[in-house]
Amino acid sequence: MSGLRRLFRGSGRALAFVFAASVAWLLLDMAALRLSLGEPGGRLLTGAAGRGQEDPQAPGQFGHPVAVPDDKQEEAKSRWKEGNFNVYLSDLIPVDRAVADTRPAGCSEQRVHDDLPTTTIIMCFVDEVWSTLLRSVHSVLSRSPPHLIQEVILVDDFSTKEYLKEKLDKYMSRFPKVKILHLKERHGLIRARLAGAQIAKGAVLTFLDSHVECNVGWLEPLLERVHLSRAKVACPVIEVISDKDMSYMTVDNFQRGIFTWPMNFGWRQIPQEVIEKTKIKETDIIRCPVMAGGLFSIDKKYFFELGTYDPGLDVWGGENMEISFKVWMCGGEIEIVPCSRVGHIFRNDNPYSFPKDRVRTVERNLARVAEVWLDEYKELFYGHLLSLAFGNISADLMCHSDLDPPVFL
Ligand SMILES: [Mn+2]
Repeated sequence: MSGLRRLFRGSGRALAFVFAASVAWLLLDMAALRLSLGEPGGRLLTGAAGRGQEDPQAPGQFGHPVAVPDDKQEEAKSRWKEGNFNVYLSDLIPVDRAVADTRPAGCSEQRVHDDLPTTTIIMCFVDEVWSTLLRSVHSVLSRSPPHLIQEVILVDDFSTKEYLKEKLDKYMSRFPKVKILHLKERHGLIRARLAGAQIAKGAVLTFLDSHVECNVGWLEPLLERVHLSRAKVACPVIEVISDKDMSYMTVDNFQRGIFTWPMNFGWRQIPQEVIEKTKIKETDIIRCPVMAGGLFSIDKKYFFELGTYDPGLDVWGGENMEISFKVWMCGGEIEIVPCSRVGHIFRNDNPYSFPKDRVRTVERNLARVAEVWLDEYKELFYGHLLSLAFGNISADLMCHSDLDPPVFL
């Protein structure tokens, strides 16, 4: 850790500076984006609303909500725990269902370069629900231009479910670009991602969760950002697939990824007066202090130059803070790209099991991040951690924390 620290010395001040300057940069960037889109040539981002429309009456088609029939309530209830969402309904709706094109107006007219880099999609999972994993993969394959997908690497992090072994291999064998890496022992999300990155052949790594549905034209705008600058880390807008009725729902615009002490990730809308004053459009790129962590594209060489994730981070938690700080302090940028949208099943309880105590693992990871990256600001982290430590640090408390966010503007 001390090596890393020496390498990026003086990072605390840089952090404060970077956050304070982010809005000014956003304006510059908006101007640059308009210029680049005004150029002739390039590929238009139009596209059908999705495949899988053979049966418009199929449950959940077009992302519509589905109701559990009365006589299946018990079954649906008992299967909930298989994924902490409505697994019964997930199995009912087509694995290649269409979803509504939720992109803001103007996205489909945007142009991207013809020579975008290829990407390797990396999807890690432990005991993911069969139909949900398949829907994630189908959405990638059917809504991405084939020439941009180098491969899709599914990293099976030592799942216990039998269907994720030979049955999955057999199913995916019809898609030559899909490769499955069955890890021989539990790596945890962070090290499982690294295992995928190690064998990736694409120029860009695109990390996705295994319970997502990529929307129309989701990939090109992400790769366009990385193509413009290899130090741009591009995140899609994360939309919501309901854990209860599996409907695909859009989210409010102008959301930024932020954190509150002690480094809890959250979303905050850009203040209305800033939106009005700076005339930000719905399609404009949004710079973020931190990313949510699950879904993003990053230049592969840049990712390795950054030293990937701190391999000392365990299982899951804090890795989004670590990569975000590292990116900003090493000349990069974290962006949300509004024309790229991916639905994600948000669950109340993360079923990604922790080999050890979950709270301790996350706290330890965050402390590691604070020690490496926060300099004098780490006292803020420890101060808030101590005050929380007396209570129950449940996910619920962390999500509804009333702590004020650091001021970036
Ligand atoms: Mn997830």
